[in-house]
Amino acid sequence: MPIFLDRKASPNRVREAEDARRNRQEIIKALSQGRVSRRDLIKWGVFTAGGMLAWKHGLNPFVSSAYAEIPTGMPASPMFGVLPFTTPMPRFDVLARKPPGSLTPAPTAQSNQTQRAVPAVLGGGTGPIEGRPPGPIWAHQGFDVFPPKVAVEATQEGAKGNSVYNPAVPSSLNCGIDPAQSMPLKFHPGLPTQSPLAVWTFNGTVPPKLVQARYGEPVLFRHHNLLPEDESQNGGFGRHTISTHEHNGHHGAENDGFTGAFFYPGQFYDYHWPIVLGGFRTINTDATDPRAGSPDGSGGIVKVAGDWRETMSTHWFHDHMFSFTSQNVYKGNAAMFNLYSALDRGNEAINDGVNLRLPSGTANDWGNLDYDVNLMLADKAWDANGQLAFDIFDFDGFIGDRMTVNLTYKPYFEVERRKYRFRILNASVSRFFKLALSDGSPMVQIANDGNLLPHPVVLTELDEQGIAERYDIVIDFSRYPLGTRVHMVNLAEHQDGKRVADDLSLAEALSGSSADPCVGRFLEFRVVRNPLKPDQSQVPDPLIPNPDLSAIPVARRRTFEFGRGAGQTTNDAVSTFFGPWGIRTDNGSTLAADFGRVSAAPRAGTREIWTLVNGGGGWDHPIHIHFEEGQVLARDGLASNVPPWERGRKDVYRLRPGGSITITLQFRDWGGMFMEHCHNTVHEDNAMLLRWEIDDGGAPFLRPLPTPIPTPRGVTFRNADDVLPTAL
Ligand SMILES: [Cu+2]
Repeated sequence: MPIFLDRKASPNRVREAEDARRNRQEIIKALSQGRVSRRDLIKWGVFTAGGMLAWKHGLNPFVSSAYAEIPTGMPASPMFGVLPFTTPMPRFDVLARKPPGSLTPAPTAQSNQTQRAVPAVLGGGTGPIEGRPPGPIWAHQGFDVFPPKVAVEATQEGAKGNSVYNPAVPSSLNCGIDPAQSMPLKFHPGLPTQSPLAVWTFNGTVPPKLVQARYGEPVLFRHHNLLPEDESQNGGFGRHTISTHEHNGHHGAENDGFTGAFFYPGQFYDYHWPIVLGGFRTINTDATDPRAGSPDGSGGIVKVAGDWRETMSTHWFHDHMFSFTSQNVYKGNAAMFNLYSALDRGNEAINDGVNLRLPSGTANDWGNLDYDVNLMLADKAWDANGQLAFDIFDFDGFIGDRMTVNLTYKPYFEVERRKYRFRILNASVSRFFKLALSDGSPMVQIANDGNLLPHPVVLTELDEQGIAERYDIVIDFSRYPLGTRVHMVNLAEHQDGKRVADDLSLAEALSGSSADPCVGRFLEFRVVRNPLKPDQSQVPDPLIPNPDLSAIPVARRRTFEFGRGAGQTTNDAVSTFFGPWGIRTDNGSTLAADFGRVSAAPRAGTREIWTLVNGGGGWDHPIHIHFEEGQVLARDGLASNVPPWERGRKDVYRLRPGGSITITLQFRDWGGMFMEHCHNTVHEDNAMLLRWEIDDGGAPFLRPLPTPIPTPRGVTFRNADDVLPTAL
């Protein structure tokens, strides 16, 4: 269906669209607050069995003559007179690294089941203070071998001002922003302050948060849920239960943010991120290779076990609440995580033959952010009052009409005449981006997802970047005269949430002729001065080669086809969901998500080849497989179709319309239940997600694992609803 309205639409048609939107808002609210279920809506005929919004009841803005102006399906987000490129882009807010001993209560290997009074609105009685499922199966694996060395603590809560902003760079490198000034939660100084019910972020504040950690430095991330106890207090969308996924951490499943291991307001969840190199149990176990290491704080390297070619750099973490991920991430549950290593030190001056010396800075031994900049791209929409708005009724996806970088509407960023690294995250719900510079100059892509590429790739246009993908690029601003303004431009035009409608040429995107308001310039670089210190950074070739897996036998081949028309074989009120989207495993039937179903169970210590197939040509899916990176062996069956920027290791695989991708993965080091899903989170929620698990690693694992069923009074367990015949 068309999603763009003829700009000459009559006032009557616009009013119809607004009425439809209002009616839908009521149902969205009821659904998001748990007052009705998706099943009820199907029964009442609001949704068809296939999950499509029924064309009646005055609910669908696209029915007959009614239209909305912009691709959200809602009236255009009002701008309150704000113009682009009139406010600085804030750098990320770096979360404090604390001694683990400062945490009260102290972290424990098994979930802390100390009881607390449960609020009446959550049913009363008592329940555990920690929401992690109890007992040995959900104990932190390797907690005694990798005891936390650093604690990071954050809350999830409603919007408020930030008076403790730590950009970790001087304000001269942050557009002059004074971090001591309290920062209200706004998408632009000229836009309204967000209400505590409209936006829920880490610590309730902006800028978005950044965690910095080193290999060999296990992190205990304690996440407190301070969202409203009453689930109806959500501003119309968002669920107050959360599960935090460190994307794409190589951690035990109890720390992976499993979609069914969510926790309630008033509880915390301790995530233990050991930050180990893949293969640490079998490769370089005596930690003698200096390339497998970590900055020691004084110019040297602490060697760690594992395969140095598994070193990762750019992660993010975000909510993974079952069937509410799109709403919660959109509402603000998204942060970034930079990992530092012997190779990627975050220091451009240390010249020891191991450090790659990528653009960063020199003031600290590691983790310099001066010239290493996190960018979080996300399209948003807001209502007539300027409050963040969302529409969950279009299962094709949600497309916002306002472009934000680091949660700021079309900002500018001041740069020196030197090289910068940008770690670009697509944090949208359903929108793909395709980036270029407004003058057509080259950029150097150095990483794709968490991993530095084998070789840097020079590009004037990056590939389409799917939801959750990270592209690290280097831009050399030394080529520009002082005073230059050059823009980052989005070339990918959407008409709906299914796929990119068209990749425009740079000239087309700059012309302003696209009906998609997120096409065109969205970030202005202002070249303001010569470097204060000489640029010592480099972009070496090679960067990090792939591990050679060819000698490891292939234990299994599996096929997953992602498509529409999913059925459901189970009926559990907590673990089962409905929706048009589903996954067909090994030529079985196309199934909607049930986190109680085991769809694949690779054996620990093996390698497999998985082929991910797009079941249709009318949509694209960015597929995320948790836990360990894969290498892309082929696109549409041919190795020669794999572009240079996909020849590193990845964790999100774009299928492309009608396409397929063949990857190889290992299953090692840790066990438990993991996921595979579309990262168009509207598809994920409705219900393109499956559970797979590594469950034969010996005690305490069982086969298959029991499914956690969280309640405010504690987590119960149930046997798996279903185990697919091809799973084991
Ligand atoms: Cu999808």
